[in-house]
Amino acid sequence: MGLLDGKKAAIFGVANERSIAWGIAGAMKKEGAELAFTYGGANLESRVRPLAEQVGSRIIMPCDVTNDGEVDAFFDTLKSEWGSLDILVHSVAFAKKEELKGEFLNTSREGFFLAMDVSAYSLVSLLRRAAPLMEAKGGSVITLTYLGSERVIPNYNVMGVAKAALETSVRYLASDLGPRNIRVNAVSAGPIKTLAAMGISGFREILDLVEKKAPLRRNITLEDIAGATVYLASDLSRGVTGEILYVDSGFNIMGM
Ligand code: NAD
Ligand code: 0WE
Repeated sequence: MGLLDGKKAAIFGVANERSIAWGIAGAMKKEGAELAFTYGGANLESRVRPLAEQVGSRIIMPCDVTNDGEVDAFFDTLKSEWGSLDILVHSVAFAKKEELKGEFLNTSREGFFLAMDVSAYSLVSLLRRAAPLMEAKGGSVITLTYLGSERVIPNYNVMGVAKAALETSVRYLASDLGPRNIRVNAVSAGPIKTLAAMGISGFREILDLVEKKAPLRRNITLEDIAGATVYLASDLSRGVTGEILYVDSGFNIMGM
């Protein structure tokens, strides 16, 4: 008996085998879920398709979250292939590289809008389309966030502002969709070495600090995040919505 037996999950944000979304997908598959995948650009198909096929997925589609046509096409396919949806995993974020260094003060209008569009508004846009597929049985939505939304993490800059918007969106969406028994939560993950962490100057120092200062004295793994996400997707968390669940070895509680 799996915790997600008979449930259908749409996964946004796999780029490669190190992606948080891929860790989550593996754990959901293990618990009995059926999976559909989207990828953020045509160049990612060759990476994502083999992974998706590895877990027996039949629905694998391009979906740049800033492209309403692609988003509509994906949900049209889900409606015709599955007819309903139980779980949506939103593991998507982007800011221009030049905005992730130096002073936040220098953020451009265009860079601010792009980070907000991809990393925060996309959750609203996806849920507006997912809700009609979820409301017959209820559903669970999980997004990924980071402590940089509430504390200043040097260089995280506009992404921190976008994650603050994302976390507040989680609360408003949870309020809107709760009456339809659709739950919306976020996992606030500690730093982990993925494609999105590559080339971030000082990332090693951030990992070292967690090892030194976090209560658990270690960095988190993909499996740590996946476990919490399976819980939020499953009926075990049926009374939980609008919540930010920290999977960060306890780092966020420390003051000194
Ligand atoms: P990743 O690079 O593997 O995943 C990011 C994904 O976003 C990629 O699959 C990319 O294709 C997708 N994406 C970017 N722009 C897109 C667009 N316009 N349309 C559709 N998809 C798009 O890195 P990750 O670390 O697995 O990141 C996943 C999530 O986890 C992000 O929201 C990130 O902010 C969050 N997070 C990461 C860490 C970390 O330290 N790695 C910590 C906390 C939270
Ligand atoms: O959310 C993230 C990373 C998101 C991200 C990463 C990139 C790198 C490549 C968004 N956009 C881009 N754009 C690119 O061109 N994290 C939580 C990981 C992360 O990123 C940081 C961090 C941490 C932690 C950036 C600066 C400081 C700390």
